[in-house]
Order: sequence, then C-alpha cells, then structure tokens
Amino acid sequence: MNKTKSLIRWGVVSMTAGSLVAIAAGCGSTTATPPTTPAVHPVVHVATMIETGKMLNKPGWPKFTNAFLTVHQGDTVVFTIKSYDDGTAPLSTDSPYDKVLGTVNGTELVNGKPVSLIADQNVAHTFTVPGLGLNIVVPAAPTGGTVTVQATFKVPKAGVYDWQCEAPCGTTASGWGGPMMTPGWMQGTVTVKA
Ligand SMILES: [Cu+2]
Repeated sequence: MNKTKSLIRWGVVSMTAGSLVAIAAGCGSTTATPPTTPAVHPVVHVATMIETGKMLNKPGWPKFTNAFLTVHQGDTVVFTIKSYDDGTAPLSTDSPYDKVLGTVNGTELVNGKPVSLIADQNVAHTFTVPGLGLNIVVPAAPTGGTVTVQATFKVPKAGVYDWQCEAPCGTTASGWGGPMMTPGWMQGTVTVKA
C-alpha cells in the first residue's frame, strides 16, 4: 500500500519536473528547435569575399567575388563577407550608409562582435539593397589581413533587388567610377525566388 502510493507520487513529481525542463528549454535557449513541423522558413548561408584590385591584377577595382545572390522568399539569410581590402573609402559625415540597417537586431557581426555602426573614416565598402531596406557596412581590414562581417536578414518578398556599394571605393577622383558602375564588382543583385 505504502509502496504503491509512493510510486504514484513519484510519477507526478517526475512529470512536473519534465514539464519544467521542457519550458526551460523552449525559453531563451538558442539551440532549442521549435516543436513545429518542417522548417517553413529555412536559414540559408550565403558567402562572398571582397578582393582588392591588386589581387585581381586590376588596380583600383575591388570586387565582391559573389555579386549575384539567389535565395528564396521567407528565408533567413546569414550573409558572410570576408574582405581582404585594407584600404578605406571614407563616407562623408552626413552619409547614412555608416549605419547597419534591415538586419535582424539591427546589427552585424564584425569578427564576431555585434556592431550597429562603422565610423565614416573606417568604412571600406557597403552592401546596400534599397529594395530590402538593407545596409551592411564593411570596415577596412587590418593591413595585409582580413575582416569578416556577418549579417542576418530576412527576405519576405520575391523579386530581383539591386545592390550597390555606397562607399566611394572605385576609380576616378570621386571614387564612383570603374567597379562602382560595373555589375559583378561593386553592384549586383539579390534574387529572391518565390
Ligand atoms: Cu565598394
């Protein structure tokens, strides 16, 4: 009699503990998978590099090596830019392109550190997609080194969106010539398929 009672009680206690664990796991844990059926909005990883004109034997022509991205409507895009460019293309002080816009949390990771703004003088390039309200800012790499920028953003609507670097990193006195005007270099597209 006593033994049965204690077993029942144990069952209740263990169930409660189990529910508490489930609640704890679902709340604030980044590794917990939501208890829903197939991922409707997958997370996709897209990567590009920025190479210098020197690396490409085309001085003055830095380039996004992957300038034409394709993702799918509803994706959460984790976009990684590894830049070899240690030169700057300073923004004017009134330029709005020093701020990170349109990303999850309004931040990007620069070498793993969350950042929402890059000082005008340290900007090397931007990845700016007006149609997605997106502005990702790439600071200059350390001399001879690399910098890695990672930004997460969503693409709720299908379409072909133009992007442009908004830091004057190109040729001519203004910095707006050459690669800045050339698709596949400092401009390109983000295609969001339905
Ligand atoms: Cu640029």
